Amino acid sequence: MQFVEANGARIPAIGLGTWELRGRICSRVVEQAIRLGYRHIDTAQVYENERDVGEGIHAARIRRDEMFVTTKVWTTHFAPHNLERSVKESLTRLRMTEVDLLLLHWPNPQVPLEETLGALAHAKQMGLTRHIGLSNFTVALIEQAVAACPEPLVCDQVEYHPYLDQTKVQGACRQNGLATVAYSPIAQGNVRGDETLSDIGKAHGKSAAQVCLRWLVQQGAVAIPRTSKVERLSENIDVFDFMLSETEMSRISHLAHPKGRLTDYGFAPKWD
Ligand code: 1BO
Repeated sequence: MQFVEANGARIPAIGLGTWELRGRICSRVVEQAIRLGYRHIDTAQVYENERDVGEGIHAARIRRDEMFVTTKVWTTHFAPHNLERSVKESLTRLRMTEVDLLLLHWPNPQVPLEETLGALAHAKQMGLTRHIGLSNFTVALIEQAVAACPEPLVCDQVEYHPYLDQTKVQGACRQNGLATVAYSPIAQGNVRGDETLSDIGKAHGKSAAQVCLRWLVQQGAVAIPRTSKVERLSENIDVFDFMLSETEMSRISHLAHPKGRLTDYGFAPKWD
């Protein structure tokens, strides 16, 4: 496993995303992923699966300090007293005393960012999390957050795959020492039929999805592909034994198009 270092954090470059996984399927996939070598699991309060994720980790009988577990605070819990309470509830559901990384899930302009960041930093100081970070923050919001946060931020987790250009966000992350963590890194499965990726994959004996994940980690990003299929778990983590050439990297980057974003909501910020 490769790691991405960011402002004191050491994040496994491939993790398991669990968005939309729930119940026994979720626990089973998490347990199986750990047995196959995953050491990074990503969840969130709003996914309503923290209990299932905790169950899967517990069932895998892995030492807690070998795992990197991320959860995210939902926007309705951004007022300082709510944030602390909600994180403690997350920890109870996860059966943990601390997470490795705690993120603000989406920007929420209704609560002053400074107040929420103060509470996030306080959660770290209280030992509820080892590291803190952001998700779905734009360049301007990253700059604002970095300037206002009393503790170092270690990442911005954003939708990122070959069809969505994230050069600007990635630039802001690099400049501030943050890792870019890619959710929906295989474009919710859409890359599987991609001709360019399949073509590149043939030269390396890899699938389109593996080429896509390799393209992300080779840029220094962290990727958290989600799957409910146990057989896909091994495929998604098997991306560390080949290198894409500069030409291949650039061919993949050219797949981006203005309509590439898959996850958007009325409450989303104005994207870069
Ligand atoms: C609303 C969930 C987006 C990805 O975490």
